[in-house]
Amino acid sequence: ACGDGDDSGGDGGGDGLLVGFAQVGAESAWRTANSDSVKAAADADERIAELKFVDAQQEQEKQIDAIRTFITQKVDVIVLAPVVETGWTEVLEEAEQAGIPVILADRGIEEADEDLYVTRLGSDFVAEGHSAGAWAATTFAADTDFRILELQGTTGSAPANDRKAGFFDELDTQGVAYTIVDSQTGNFTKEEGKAVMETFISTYGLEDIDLLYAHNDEMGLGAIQAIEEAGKAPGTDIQIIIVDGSKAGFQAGVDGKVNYIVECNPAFGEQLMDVIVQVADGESVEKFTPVEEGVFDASQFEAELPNRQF
Ligand code: GYE
Repeated sequence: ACGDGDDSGGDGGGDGLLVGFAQVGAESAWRTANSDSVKAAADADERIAELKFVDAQQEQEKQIDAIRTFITQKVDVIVLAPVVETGWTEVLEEAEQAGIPVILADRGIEEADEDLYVTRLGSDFVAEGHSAGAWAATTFAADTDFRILELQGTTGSAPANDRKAGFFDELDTQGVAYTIVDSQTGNFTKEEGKAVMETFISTYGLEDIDLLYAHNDEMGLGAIQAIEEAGKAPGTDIQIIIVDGSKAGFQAGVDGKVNYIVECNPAFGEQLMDVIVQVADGESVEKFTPVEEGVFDASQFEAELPNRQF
């Protein structure tokens, strides 16, 4: 609530802030939980007058259009969860010229454009990749012919680039010898993850594959269907790592179909509202605020499942 009396300056008082949020889409349980968290936090927060929410259906063009509309609407703050890392210079310069600060939520953009946003609140995707790689390095330490399939997230997105980089950097650092049998994008969706896994299975079979590293739950769950339809046992005939940690992902873990889960936490709505208000008030904020998250192996799946929020 806005204090009475000499609450001078700042945007905490008056009518509250007008915020535009260009969200990625609705491609995963993670994303839906993230949208719900941000909307609920904005609704509950008296400092926020209105959140204009745009679902860009995983298309950068739609996000660029949304930002231009937000500029026309003279919002106080723009929040962008960029689908991909590149191609933002022009539209973010337009926001800058209009004097509207931009906050990145969740995904990041290329370093060259670092000056065009104030701060990013989200996960450390490189660290997530390292966590996945550390488990793989331990699990397959004795394997003299360690063979990997990778299902990458959306091509050019920060989590796909960083989860890949962190994972293989960890294996390389630990001196693990491995072969990447194939690595393709499944665009973070269950349908595409399943389709790509079907192609992997028909091209390579599963006999010589040790591990599937899926950059999110949905692609892993789609791949599990493809593996089962091919008459094989996910989690046993091929080990599987997923990232996010949705209820469905943990259930697959409890069912023995997933071997390792790296958590990615979408519930940063309240934290985001605080950052929005700080930025609108011109306070200095860190360039990056990481969201806290953990890792889970098979011994923890059952106990953790009831705690999952999405
Ligand atoms: O892991 C995936 C979603 O950007 C961290 O996007 C997010 C990722 C998340 O589609 O499920």
